[in-house]
Amino acid sequence: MAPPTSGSAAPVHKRLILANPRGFCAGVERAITAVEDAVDYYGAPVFVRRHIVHNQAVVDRLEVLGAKFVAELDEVPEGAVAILSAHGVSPVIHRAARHRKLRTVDTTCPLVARVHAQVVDYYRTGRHILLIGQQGHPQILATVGQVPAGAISVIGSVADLDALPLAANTAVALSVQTTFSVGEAAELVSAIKRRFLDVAAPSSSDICFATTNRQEAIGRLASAADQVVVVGDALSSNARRLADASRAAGCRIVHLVNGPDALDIPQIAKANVVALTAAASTPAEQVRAVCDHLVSLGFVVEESQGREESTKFAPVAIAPSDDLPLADRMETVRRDVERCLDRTLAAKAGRHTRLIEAMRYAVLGGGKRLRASLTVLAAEMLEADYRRAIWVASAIECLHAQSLVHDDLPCMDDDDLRRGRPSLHRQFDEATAVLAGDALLALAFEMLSDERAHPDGAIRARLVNLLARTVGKDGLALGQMMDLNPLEDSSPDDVEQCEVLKTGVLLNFCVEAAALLADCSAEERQRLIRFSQQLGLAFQIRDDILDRIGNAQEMGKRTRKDRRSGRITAIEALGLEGAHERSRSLAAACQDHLAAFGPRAEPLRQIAEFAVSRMH
Ligand code: GRG
Repeated sequence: MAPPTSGSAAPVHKRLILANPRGFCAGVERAITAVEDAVDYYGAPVFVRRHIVHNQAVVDRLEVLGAKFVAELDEVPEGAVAILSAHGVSPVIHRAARHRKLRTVDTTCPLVARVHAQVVDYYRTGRHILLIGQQGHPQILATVGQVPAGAISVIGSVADLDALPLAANTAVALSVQTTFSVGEAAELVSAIKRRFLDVAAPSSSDICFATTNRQEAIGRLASAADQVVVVGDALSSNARRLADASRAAGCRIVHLVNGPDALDIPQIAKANVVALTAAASTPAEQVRAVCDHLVSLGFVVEESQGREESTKFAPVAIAPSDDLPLADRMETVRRDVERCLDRTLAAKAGRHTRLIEAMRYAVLGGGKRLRASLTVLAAEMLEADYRRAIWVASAIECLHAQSLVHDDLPCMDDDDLRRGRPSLHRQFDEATAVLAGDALLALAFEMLSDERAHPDGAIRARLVNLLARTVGKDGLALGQMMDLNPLEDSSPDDVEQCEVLKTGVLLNFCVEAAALLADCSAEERQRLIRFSQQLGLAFQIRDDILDRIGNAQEMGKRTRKDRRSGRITAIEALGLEGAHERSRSLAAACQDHLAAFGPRAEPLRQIAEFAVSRMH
């Protein structure tokens, strides 16, 4: 391309046109800040698995600050801080971190995490996933690891697609590496759509805004430039894609350099117009150093017009999330469970709405959500998938709501008030309360057998089986039977057995479900079961205590009713002081069972504390 002139034939200057946007994207900045913050919070060293982003200068700078980069987690000392890279990791790595009792800081880019969730959803619908991306790239390995082996085929080229042994009528779904080439992805998507009859694809491209904007910006400049300089690491996929985009736009001489020393000076000196861009993982200083060098060769810098980027991501949580007060964590679970139940039990239009209205009345908008919180916090501690935990926790809340509805019926405890409102049979009628309870019970099982609980059918079957045993003839129903028909000579052990069956077994189910979702070790599962056994009893004894000493308004239900109904509770068996003492010793035992989990069990410790100190 001819350089600009000023009326004569002689060139005025050599031009260095800078593409916009270029350099760091929001996800990269977030990940780098997370490492800096982790060093600040925990002190050096913090360990980073693999390159936090694919740029050696970034890695070198963070090393100086106190980060140690390792290839695998077995190089990290037990209990240390391990930071997982922005490219994302497969759940296997989270499991390995858990086994080494590491404090993990996960910097996975939120847009990569979105692709992870998407492939899991596609897998659940039974489609084979075609993941367009660079074979062997960490983002691809992490995405493939989200679903069972064989569920994804990685397509890096038309040759990969041609080699796929799949029939044209196979139901497939498309996902794309967020840093892949926009142009190549479009070609592969077309080829896939030509080959397969049933192709599901996300409504908008998986390729992230930063990759798209940078490729588009350099593509525009490259067609009119003599040469292009891409500042970035050879390891960086998005840097290489910027070089590809420049070539695709028609520029034949493209330099991918990680600093001024790598510039091919004799070659670049021949150019009159150079367009320059930088990968999303390239720091501004590296770009500046390259520009300064080109300026010293006689180039004059021009900024080009480009798209503004305003996306900002919430920072990575560095402080252990167990530093958050329990109330905040329970509030998050409450909100997510409420949303899940509201959708699952969507209000219906039509003539027969009474049943669904009654079910919604029973399960929405009230309660402490202790069982849901226990399930989700245990699942989080074990690093199970959060959305599955919310789904299972919502199923448990359906079952719990059913037991409260039936418990309040005149033939059982005969209560008019529940969660500060008329109990269901008072608000509707007894027959509706029986049916709404039955339907909620059925819904709990339906939800556990749904793929949203877990993609593995064997795990779902175990969840269903376990809940059936929890509520049936040796569980809740028996506990209620014992409560309604106490033996004349009930011993404190009989009373405790009844309390365990009436309340404890469901709390047991919560932690068992979390253990199943996380596929944790038998040892961890046993510890959690022992914890929940003590917790269930402590919780029910506190319920008995609150019936005696609590305030009906705060509790949202009638108090002092156990004595009137002739029920034999922990208070009758142990006396009020004895019951206090027993619940305190059970809470202490809870803490003992959690000790081996270390700091990550803090939320469960707080739940145990809450169970015996609550006033509602
Ligand atoms: C499940 C087949 C089947 C039968 C149910 C009616 C019945 C049999 C069992 C009753 C179980 C029951 C209501 C036990 C009491 C447990 C208890 C302490 C409930 C109060 O729990 P909270 O305080 O309630 O967590 P919120 O309203 O906060 O959710």
